[in-house]
Amino acid sequence: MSDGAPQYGLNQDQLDFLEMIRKMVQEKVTPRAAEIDEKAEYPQDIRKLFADHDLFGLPFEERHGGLGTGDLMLVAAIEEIAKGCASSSLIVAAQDLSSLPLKLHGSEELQDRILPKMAAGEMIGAFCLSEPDAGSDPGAMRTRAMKTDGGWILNGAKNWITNAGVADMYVTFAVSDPDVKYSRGITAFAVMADSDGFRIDALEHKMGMKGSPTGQPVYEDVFVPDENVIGEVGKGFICAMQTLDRSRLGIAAQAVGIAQGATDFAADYAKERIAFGKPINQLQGIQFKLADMETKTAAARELLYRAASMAETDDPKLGKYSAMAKLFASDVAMDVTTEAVQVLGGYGYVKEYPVERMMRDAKLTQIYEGTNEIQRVVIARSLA
Ligand code: COS
Repeated sequence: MSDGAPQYGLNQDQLDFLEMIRKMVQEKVTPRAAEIDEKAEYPQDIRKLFADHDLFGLPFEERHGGLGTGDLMLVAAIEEIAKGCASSSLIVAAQDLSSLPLKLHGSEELQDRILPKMAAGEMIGAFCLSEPDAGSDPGAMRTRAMKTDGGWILNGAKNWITNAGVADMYVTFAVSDPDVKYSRGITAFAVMADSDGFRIDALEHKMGMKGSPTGQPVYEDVFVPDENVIGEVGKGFICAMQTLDRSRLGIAAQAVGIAQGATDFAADYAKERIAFGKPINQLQGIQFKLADMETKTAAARELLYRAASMAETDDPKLGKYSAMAKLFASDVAMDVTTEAVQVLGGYGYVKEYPVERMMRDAKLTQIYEGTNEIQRVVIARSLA
């Protein structure tokens, strides 16, 4: 378990659970990571493993069938999984992201109908905000929702959607009132994968995070009943922003995990690798790299745990802190994994060792759930 967790008020049961996750990742997830990356397949076996060990319950309250263990425990768990396999950690993080709109704004009936299935890992969710021409600027989305008897008809396409093709429920944001100014006319809907007119177009071929499918949901006259509207009509944009304020913690956790995984691997390698007649961890050039990697990762973790603690108390500065944690941790992950490749030299650049995969996976944490440039916009606005 990471150095930080015990100091942040996790109780003994939670620490024991984290220790169980650490061992499970070491024994069953890490050994699968290279193959998951190579085949670029969603790991159904890991999904089942997580369901069997209650990991899907982490983002949910007890009243919805979850563990009710809170945000700090959730990020610490995502971090532990990401140390061994970032794609697998996204199984839990994406379940959090896609359930947040329902948890924050869904009706009681909708929550009771959907959340317990998500908490059990029986139903997988996806969060559909971005579009081909609306990524950083989701207010410019074109997907349309038209009112009809008993519900809404959706038409349009989303892009860059995690869990495309494996999800059973797609939280979809669409313009429900084009006459209202910009983001103000957007509504959130829970769209079931088996709805007529709904399909997933081709999946992306990505640089990293290959075990997590990314694709383009398409909506052609998809009927969504009124009871699947999430929150108030016209308040979908705010729902999306509030979701991201929380879900970005999951990406920061993933980044901290990737960075720690790369640091640990490079440190172990440097103990064994001999150059100039001694292990390379006795060479100052390598020592300084490892020291910086460990320090930056620890600093990123502190900011992440601080932000996660703020999520537990609904602190009004959460959005700023989750943006700072995501920005800082993902930049650290990119930096640290690049250095890990350098410590391993030629071995770092080949697939026999995991650090090149970690470097490719780290890159996505600087981009998704808001590019780091968007995080800077969010942080700067909080200062204005
Ligand atoms: N919490 C609650 N409400 C928020 C909010 C937040 N964090 N951020 C914005 N809002 C509200 C505003 O208060 C405003 O409400 P009113 O209509 O009542 O005035 C409304 O949302 C529109 O806000 P704003 O004008 O600031 O929106 P912008 O279009 O300028 O967007 C950013 C602001 C850049 C922050 C937003 O577009 C963003 O986060 N973009 C990145 C999206 C992203 O992360 N995409 C990744 C895809 S998900 S994997």
